[in-house]
Amino acid sequence: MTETTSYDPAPPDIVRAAYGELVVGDLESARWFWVNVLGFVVTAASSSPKALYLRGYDELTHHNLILTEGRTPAAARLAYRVRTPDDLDRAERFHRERGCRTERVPAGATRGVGEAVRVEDPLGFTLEFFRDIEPAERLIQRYDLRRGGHIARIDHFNLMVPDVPASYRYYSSLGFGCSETIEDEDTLYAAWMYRKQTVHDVAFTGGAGPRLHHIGFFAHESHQVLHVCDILGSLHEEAHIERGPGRHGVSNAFYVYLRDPDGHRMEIYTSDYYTGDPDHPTYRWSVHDPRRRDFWGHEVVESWYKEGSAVLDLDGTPRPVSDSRIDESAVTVGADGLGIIRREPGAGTRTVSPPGARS
Ligand code: XXG
Ligand code: FE2
Ligand code: CA
Repeated sequence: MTETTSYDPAPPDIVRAAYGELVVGDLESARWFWVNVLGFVVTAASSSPKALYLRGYDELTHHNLILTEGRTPAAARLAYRVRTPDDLDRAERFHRERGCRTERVPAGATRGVGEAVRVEDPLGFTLEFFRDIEPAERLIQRYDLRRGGHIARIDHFNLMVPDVPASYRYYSSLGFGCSETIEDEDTLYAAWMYRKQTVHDVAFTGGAGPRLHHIGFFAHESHQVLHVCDILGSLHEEAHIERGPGRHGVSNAFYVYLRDPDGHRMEIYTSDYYTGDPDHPTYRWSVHDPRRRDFWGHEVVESWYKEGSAVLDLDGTPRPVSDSRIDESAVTVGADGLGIIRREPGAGTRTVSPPGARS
């Protein structure tokens, strides 16, 4: 880990981003998109609540994504797996100390998942921390079963937040390292933070929030990203393609962003890099670098900066949204086409700082 500060009480030892639950308006339309087109594996289906429990081909756990039918499309919660049962107590103490509402739920409250702690976090998201989950068969070499985007596993959550520095500080206190940022002299526009040894488990996009920006899912090969776009084109369902395919500057991943029938955004993401060494540095992109969000300098569409999914509190009520303090899309923005194009000499340099350099 790159974080050296110690916190009291100690945070839970988080292993990785593990699953998200999305509320969808019509489960059959959602099934068409996530299962038929994208190729998620259905581990289980339930009728009350009306829900699908989905996973990627590599996953060893019951689900990475739950789709639940409900009245208002929203993100119900985001779940992190922790290392030991004691980490449930740590998650509870850590959040109570910060004045957050917490709730302990028994094993089985979520199908396949053991006892868990749920919290309304300081940023306004409902998080779940769990240790135990039913195992599932890893289908990595069942090439005969694969379809669509060949989704392998969950990779990350991307959160739309009005205050990126506050989000950075909260996740630092939870023991996350920082792999990359977008910034200028006085503003932090975005940050990518990790527990598992990849670029991220969570990232922040500045915008009205709390809202879910997207859930990122890993595929092994870039042609799988292209293939899903070809399928959507063939079906004349190309409107589901929002941004890309392309190569990210941040993370180096090959990507595409899709919108599901309810507007929830997902990313298919492949080929980022290893971050597990203890002195892994933070790469800092200038907000003026047109390559930061698309390495080839392609425009970022406005909807990508502005739209996101509502998030629910512990009672299932949508959270009120506060306006953003910053608007990256309005800064100079060579690549985005939303601001004034200014290609300054020297813009484009990515700087590298040692771990923990930003306070
Ligand atoms: O996963 C990601 C992203 O957060 O979705 C966006 C990696 C990189 C980027 S960016 O648009 O900044 O290249
Ligand atoms: Fe992403
Ligand atoms: Ca489009």
